[in-house]
Amino acid sequence: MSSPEQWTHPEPGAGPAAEAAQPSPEQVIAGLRATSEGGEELTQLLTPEGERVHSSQFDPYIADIDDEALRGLYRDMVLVRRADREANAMQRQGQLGIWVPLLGQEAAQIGSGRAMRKGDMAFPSYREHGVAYTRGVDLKEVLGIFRCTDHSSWDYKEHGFHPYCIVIGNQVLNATGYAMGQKFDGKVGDDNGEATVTYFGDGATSQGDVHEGFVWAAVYDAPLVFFCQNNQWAISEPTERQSRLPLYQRARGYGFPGIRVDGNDVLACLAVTRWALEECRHGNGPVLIEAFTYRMDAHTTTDDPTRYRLSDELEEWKLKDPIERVRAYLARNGGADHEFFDQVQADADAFAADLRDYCFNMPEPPPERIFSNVYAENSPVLDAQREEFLSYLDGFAAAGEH
Ligand SMILES: Cc1ncc(C[n+]2csc(CCOP(=O)(O)OP(=O)(O)O)c2C)c(N)n1
Repeated sequence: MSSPEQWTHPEPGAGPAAEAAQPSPEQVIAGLRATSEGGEELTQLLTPEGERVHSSQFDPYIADIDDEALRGLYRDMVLVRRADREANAMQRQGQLGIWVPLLGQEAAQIGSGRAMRKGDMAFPSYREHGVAYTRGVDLKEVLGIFRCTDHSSWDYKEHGFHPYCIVIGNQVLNATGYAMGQKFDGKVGDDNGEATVTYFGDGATSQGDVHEGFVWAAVYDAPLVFFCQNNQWAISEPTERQSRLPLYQRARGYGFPGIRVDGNDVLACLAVTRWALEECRHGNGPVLIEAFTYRMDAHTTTDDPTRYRLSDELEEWKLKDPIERVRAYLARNGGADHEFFDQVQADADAFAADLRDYCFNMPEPPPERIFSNVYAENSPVLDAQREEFLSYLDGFAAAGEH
């Protein structure tokens, strides 16, 4: 971590008077720290203890969530967490090249993912395995990306879920263009309207592409929900070093609504995303949602978070676990019994075992597979590269080395 002095921002041309008005390093840190606390600004419908909080604005958006539906959301979260842990373990066993854990972000992803309808489109970054699952994408296909045998080969139109994007912020521009298209094509204007959700992290908000997306989406009233999962860390860079303001407040500068939701509260994420999508469907987009959450594992399996953050931070967030609060609520209110919880755990284990079996036996594609699914239409340049690559490989065969 840097020293307090590094965090001050001297004003240009500051004289002695201005110096006197400068906040102390402690004040600067206190101010910056405040931006990373949930506080009163946070929309929450289920507390970490599993108590329901009522909201006249957002309760109507989850009026259909009875015990059965809530059990469904619980099951979704348990399954994707179990799949995530299995994939992490498989990377450690050398079966995947890398893995990007979602641990801790299940509510943000399941809540927002389940808020979308058929006809809506999602543009993910690289951590949205939970959203992929809600869009009906087989997580086996997601594993293929990380085993380097495939590259987002699901039918994105059928699932309403675009390929993963590793280039930070790039998917926000793609999503903005897509949402502008929804507007130009007259697919916006009433309850049946279409909308788009794009996912990105707190770190991505420092990327120019995201700001450009904000500007274009705003001036064209694009039906786009900017869904920022503020998991507090951009690899080793904490959010408070990337913004003086809470991230959701940035929306105001672009002229559209911004809202901060408890990203560990699946009900709040569902309700707020449904609200934002409704705004977009009716032509009142875009909307920025900051889902305030925490990355409970490493950035990726190549990262060691113990080098830059303290374990007490993780311990604190364990108390706000997105799954435990739903379990507590269901158990306390008679919405589910032990049999249900045991069954979900068994289903999750079977789900993970299936992924593991598939991963170990994943078909190895021919080398030229890397050239497919790159462009929608044929590209002579890519065709030439593929031919060159194949004749290069043939050279090994001719030399008896392949
Ligand atoms: C354009 C670009 N710059 C840098 C990187 C390297 N990089 C990968 S992940 C990452 C941090 C992203 O943090 P955040 O946006 O908060 O998302 P998170 O990984 O926490 O979900 C960076 C800088 C990249 N992939 N793309």
